Amino acid sequence: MIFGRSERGKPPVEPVTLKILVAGGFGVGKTTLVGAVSEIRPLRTEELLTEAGRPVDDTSGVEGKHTTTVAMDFGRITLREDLVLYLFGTPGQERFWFMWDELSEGALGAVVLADTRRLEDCFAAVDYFERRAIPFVVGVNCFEGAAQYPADAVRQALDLDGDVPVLLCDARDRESVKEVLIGVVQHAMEYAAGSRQAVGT
Ligand SMILES: Nc1nc2c(ncn2[C@@H]2O[C@H](COP(=O)(O)OP(=O)(O)O)[C@@H](O)[C@H]2O)c(=O)[nH]1
Ligand SMILES: [Mg+2]
Repeated sequence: MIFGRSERGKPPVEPVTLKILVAGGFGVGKTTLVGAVSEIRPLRTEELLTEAGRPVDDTSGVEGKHTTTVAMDFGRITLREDLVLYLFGTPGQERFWFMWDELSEGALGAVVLADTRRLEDCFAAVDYFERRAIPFVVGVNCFEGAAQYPADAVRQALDLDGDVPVLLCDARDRESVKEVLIGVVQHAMEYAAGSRQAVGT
């Protein structure tokens, strides 16, 4: 008996690729998060914080940070054999806002990373995604030494809609970051299903 190609083994799957943005304030752990999960060497463009940048880049509370991402972080993770995420870290500083519109083109959803010591630093990112109706989850990067707040306290402080997931995470930990990424994909799928219903298609 002769076996056909499909019977010998599963045909290779062409994976779905999705684009996810990673946003949040300066020094919140975006580069760390992308680096923790990426299967390819993350592409980053970091430059030494210069004296000139010091008054602009507030590093208080981010001790030991000497480089800053001027363009973006880029990484890739295969969540399942048929599902690949491309991660784009948005530049944290406000002087790079002009890049966000281009970066968010075609994005499925976003992770807004937050540090509870400087929660206000992610207000701008939350506003941005709310205004453009880009589904997002908030990932609270649990730095040691920072007070641990329940997810609901963070939700209230950020004045989030009830359906926005708030997930505690460690940006250095691959499994923890994967959970957050699965969270954003799920949330974006539900969000898309919800808006299809709303327009009656
Ligand atoms: N202790 C601790 N440090 C972290 C964590 N995430 C990031 N860092 C550190 O915080 C600093 C800023 O992180 P980075 O990823 O560069 O922030 P970005 O500006 O958002 O890209 C770096 O020195 C990281 O090593 C974390 O979860 N815990
Ligand atoms: Mg960075």
